[in-house]
Amino acid sequence: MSRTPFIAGNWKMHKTVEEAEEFIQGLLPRVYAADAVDVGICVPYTALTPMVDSTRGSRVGVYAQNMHWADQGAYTGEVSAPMLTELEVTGVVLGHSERRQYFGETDEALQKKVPVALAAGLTTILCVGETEDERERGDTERKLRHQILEGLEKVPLDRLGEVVIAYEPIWAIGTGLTATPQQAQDACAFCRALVAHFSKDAAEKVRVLYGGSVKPDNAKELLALADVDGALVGGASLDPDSLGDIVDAAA
Ligand code: G2H
Repeated sequence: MSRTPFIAGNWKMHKTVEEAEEFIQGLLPRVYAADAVDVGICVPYTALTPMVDSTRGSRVGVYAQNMHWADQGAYTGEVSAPMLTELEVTGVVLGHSERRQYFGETDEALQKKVPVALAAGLTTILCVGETEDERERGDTERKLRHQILEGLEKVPLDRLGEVVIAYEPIWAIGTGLTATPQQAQDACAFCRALVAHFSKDAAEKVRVLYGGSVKPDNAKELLALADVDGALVGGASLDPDSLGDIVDAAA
């Protein structure tokens, strides 16, 4: 099955609205012709509406970086799926390792969030990945198995193929270290095989992204791997030309 490549830039806590506007004016001409690639920018909540307005009619989707599972309630500081869809946001990143590490995001919470996001019509990027210690101990597969089976357990089978999984080895995030092509391929293939545990058909449809120090100069090799359908790009996504180069590498 051919899966449309997907390049998503994860800005994390970067860019004011003014900086976001400047970025998008640089990116849009770069991705105009890349009609074989889905492009996303995962932006701070404050930049969602300006970016939705500025990307209207383009091939760039706008993603939030987190979401609560409840539609509303006494959850100070949180944002819900209906609040995101009201802004016409394309999707949401869930379970990024920085949410897990610094804000206590758990697989139990993600099990609630993923089906809620899908039901709201949000393209849902579920992030998974192992620490350096876990890789050295030989626990990579155990960790991925736990994160994916827990995270997807409550997703209806007929929606499972729409989920996007981002495999991001934590030791490669923002460190300049990148998984070798073999490590990336093995882990992404393993993620897909775990989806097959629920549905073989969905496993063929699910897009698996690689994330962790993806840059213009390593993108082509990573994106050519059989089970890598795209990239979740952090640092290199802050510059429109770098992100544009990575989109070109996927086309
Ligand atoms: C991993 C990645 C984007 P970076 O977090 O999600 O960041 O490309 O800076 O390693």
